[in-house]
Amino acid sequence: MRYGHFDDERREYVIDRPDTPLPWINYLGTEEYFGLVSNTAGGYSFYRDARLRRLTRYRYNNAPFDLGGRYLYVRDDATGDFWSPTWQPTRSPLDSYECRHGLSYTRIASARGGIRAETLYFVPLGETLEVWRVRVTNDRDTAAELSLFSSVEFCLWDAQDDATNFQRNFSTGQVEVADGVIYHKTEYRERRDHFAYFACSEPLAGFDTQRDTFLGPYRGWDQPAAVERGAAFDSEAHGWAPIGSHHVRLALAPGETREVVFVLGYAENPRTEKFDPPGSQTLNKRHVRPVIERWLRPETVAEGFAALGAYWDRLLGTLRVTTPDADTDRMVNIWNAYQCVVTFNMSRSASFYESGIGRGMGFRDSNQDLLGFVHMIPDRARQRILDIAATQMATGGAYHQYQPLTKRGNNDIGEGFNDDPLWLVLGVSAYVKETGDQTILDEPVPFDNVPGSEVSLYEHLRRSVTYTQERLGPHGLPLIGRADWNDCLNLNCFSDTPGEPFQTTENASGGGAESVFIAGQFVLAAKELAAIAELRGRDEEAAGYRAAAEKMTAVIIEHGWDGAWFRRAYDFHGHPVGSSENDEGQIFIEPQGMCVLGGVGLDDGLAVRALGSVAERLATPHGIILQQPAYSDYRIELGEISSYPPGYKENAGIFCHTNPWIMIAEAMVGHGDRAFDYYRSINPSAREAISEVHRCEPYVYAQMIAGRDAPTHGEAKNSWLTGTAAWNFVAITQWILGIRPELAGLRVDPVLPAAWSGFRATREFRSATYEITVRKAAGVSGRVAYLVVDGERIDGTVVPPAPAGAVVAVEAVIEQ
Ligand code: BGC
Ligand code: IFM
Repeated sequence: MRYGHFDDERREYVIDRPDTPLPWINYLGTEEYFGLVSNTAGGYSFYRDARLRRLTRYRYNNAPFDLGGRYLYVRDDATGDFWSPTWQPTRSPLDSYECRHGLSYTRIASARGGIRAETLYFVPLGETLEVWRVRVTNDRDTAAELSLFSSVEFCLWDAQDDATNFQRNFSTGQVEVADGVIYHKTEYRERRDHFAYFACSEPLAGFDTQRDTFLGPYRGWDQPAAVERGAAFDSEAHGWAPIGSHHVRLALAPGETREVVFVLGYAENPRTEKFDPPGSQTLNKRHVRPVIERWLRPETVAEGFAALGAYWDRLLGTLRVTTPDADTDRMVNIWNAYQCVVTFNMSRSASFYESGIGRGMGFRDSNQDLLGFVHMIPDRARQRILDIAATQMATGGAYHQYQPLTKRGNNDIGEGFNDDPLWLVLGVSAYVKETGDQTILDEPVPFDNVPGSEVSLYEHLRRSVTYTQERLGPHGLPLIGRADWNDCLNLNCFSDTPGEPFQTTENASGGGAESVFIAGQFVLAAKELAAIAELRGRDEEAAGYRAAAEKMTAVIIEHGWDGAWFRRAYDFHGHPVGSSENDEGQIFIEPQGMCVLGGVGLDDGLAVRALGSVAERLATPHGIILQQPAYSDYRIELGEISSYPPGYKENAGIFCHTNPWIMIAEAMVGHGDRAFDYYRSINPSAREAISEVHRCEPYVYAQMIAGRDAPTHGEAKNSWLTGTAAWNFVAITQWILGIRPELAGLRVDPVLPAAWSGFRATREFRSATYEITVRKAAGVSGRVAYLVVDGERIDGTVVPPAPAGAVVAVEAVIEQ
C-alpha cells in the first residue's frame, strides 16, 4: 500500500494523505539554520546545534507521535469553522491534501469548504531564517472573510534544559513585540546574546506570545481559544511558555489568491549592543529589520527559492545515471544523494528518532558519512576531515564523539571503540581519490585540539594504523575495546564470579576480547594507506603497510575463519563469537563484508564461500540480517547486543548499514545479480509499494528493518540519520554501476545484473565531465572487456584524469 508517489521530474515525494504510518519528514536548511518538518508541518528549528540553539520547542515521543511544529489555522469568520491546512494539529477533515517534500523544502497544500491553502517552507541560502509562504485562495463563488493564525512555540534555547528545568524556566521567558514582529529574547543560561524573531508580511489584527492565553485553559493546539473565538488576545509572555502567533484577517473575493509570508529567524547581538538604548530591556534589532523586510517581500522569496533549486542542481549534477531500474535512478540521482548531504549536516543529532540533545558528531559515523557526499561538497568534506582529525589523540585513539558547536572531543561516551581510528584512513583516502588534492595530507592538525601539538594529517593516519598494531590480542587479532562498529558487542563485560554482573567504564575496554571485523578493516585501511604512502614517494613505508596487511590477512585466515564464514570475534575468555561452535549468534554479517572489502579470501575462494553462507543464513526479502540465530536471552559476556529482543537492532535486526558491505563484496567477486538483489531489497523506493509494512519514509533509508525473528519483520525504524545512506550510495554507484574514483583516475568497472543491457551516466570528476555509456547484451554477466575513451581503446578500466573543463566520452563494453 502506498501513501503517495514520487515526482521525479520535480525531485519531490508527494504524500497524498496525512495519516502516514509514521511522520514522514524532511529537512530545511543547508548551512547553519536547520529545521525538521513532517508531512503535517510538525518539527522544529535550530541554529547550528540542535541542543544548544534550539529555536522552537518539540516534545518527542508524544501522543500523537508528532505534535508541535509550524502550525497555521484558517478560520472562516462567517461560520466560525476553523482548521489546520497542514491537517495537524486540528486534524479536521480536508477536502484535499497534498504534501510535497522536495530538496530542502516542503510544500503542504489542502482545501476545505472551498478555501485552498498552500504553504511552502524553506530556508534561503546564506540566511539564518526560514520562510513560510502561504497562499490562500477562495475557490467559492462568494466572498470569504477569513482569519489566518500562525503559531510556533519557542524553545528556551538549550533543549535539554528546556525539557527538564521547569523550576527555572517557567520564570525566564521574555518576548517583545514591535512593529508587528514578535521577538523571543529569553536569555540563555550563559547569557549569550541571541534572539529569535517571527514576522508576518500582513498588518496584524492581533498577536499572542503566551501559550496558555492563546490556547486557553485546559486546551491543546487542536483547539486554541484565540482561533475559536476569532481574535487574538495580544498576550505578552512573562515567564511560562513564550510562543509566537500572528492573527491576520483576509477578505477574499471569489477566485482571489492572497500571499502571506511569515519569517522565523535567528539573530545575534554582540554583548555591548544588546539593548537599545543601552541598559534598557529593549532589544537592539536594528540589524535584523532590513533582513526581515527583505524576506517578507514575495519577490525575495521567489528568488530565494529559485536559488535553492539551483544549489541542488549543482550538487546533484555531479552524478546522473540512467539505468533500466527506476528505483535505482531516483535514489542515485535524487534521494540517496540528498540523504547523504542531510547526514553530513546533521550527523546523528536531530531526526524524529534522534532527539537533538543526545549525541554529538561521531568520529566513526562522520568518517563514513563522508564517503557519500565528498563528490558533491569536497570543500566541506575537507574541513570536516580536519575537524575530525583534530579530535584524535597522540596515541592514535579517538574520542568517540565531538560537539558540532565547539568541535571539541566529548567524553560522554568515552573512548576505546577500537575501530574508530581506522575510519579516518578510509575517509581521507576517499577524499584524496575523489579530489586528487594531496595537500590535505600536509595540513597541520593538532591532537585533541591542543595548540602546539600539530602534526601532518598524514601522520594522524599513520597513528591510526599504529593504534591497531599496538593493540593486538592473544590470537594476534585487534583488541575490540569497548566495542567496534557494533556498539552493542561489548565483549569485555566479563564477570569473574559466575552469575555476578560486572561492567564499568574502566574495564569495558580493558579486556582481551578481539575483533575479526577490525582485523578486516585494518587490512583495508593498511592497503589504502600504503597507496597514499606510494603517492607521496614513501615506498618503504608503503611496503611496510602492505606487509602488515598481509600479516593480518594470515591471522584472519588462521584464527578468524570458521570453516564456511568469517568469525566475528573472540570474547574476554577467548571463546569464539560468530562461530558454528556457538549455540546462538553463529554467523554475523559484519566480518563477511569487511574482510572481503579488505580483499581477504578473494584468491582462495573463502570470500565466495562466506558470501554463500550469508545468502543461505542471513538474507531475507527485506534485507540481510545482522546475525543468526538471534540471542534469546541476556549474556553478560556479549553485553548489550543480547539485551535487545530477537529481530531488533543489533540482535538480528536488518541493520541496513551493513548490507552494502555485502553488496560490495558480491560485486568484488563478480556476482552482479546477487549484489543488485540485495540493493533492491532495502532500497526504500523499491519498498514503496509495501509502505504499510515498511512504515518509514519511502524516499530515505532507515537504520534498521526488523529481522525475521521479530513479530514486525519488514518494519523500518530510525529513518534518515544513518551510515546506511553513504554506504548504499557507494555500493550502487561505485561497485554495482562501478564508477569509482581512484588515486590514478576514474575507474569504470560495473558488475551488473544479467538482465540489464547497460546504462548511461554523467560524472563530474576533478573538474572534468565524463559521459559514460556501458554496453552489454541482456543475459550476459561478465566484466568490462575494454574501455573506449574519446574514441580510443585503452587497457584496463581506469580513465586517467582529464584536464579541467574537458568532456570525456567513455564507453565500457562488457562481454561474457
Ligand atoms: C546506536 C544503537 C545502539 C545503541 C546502544 C547507539 O549509539 O545507534 O544502534 O543499539 O547505541 O545503546
Ligand atoms: O556503528 C554504529 C554507529 O556508530 C551508530 N549506530 C549504530 C551502529 C552499530 O552499532
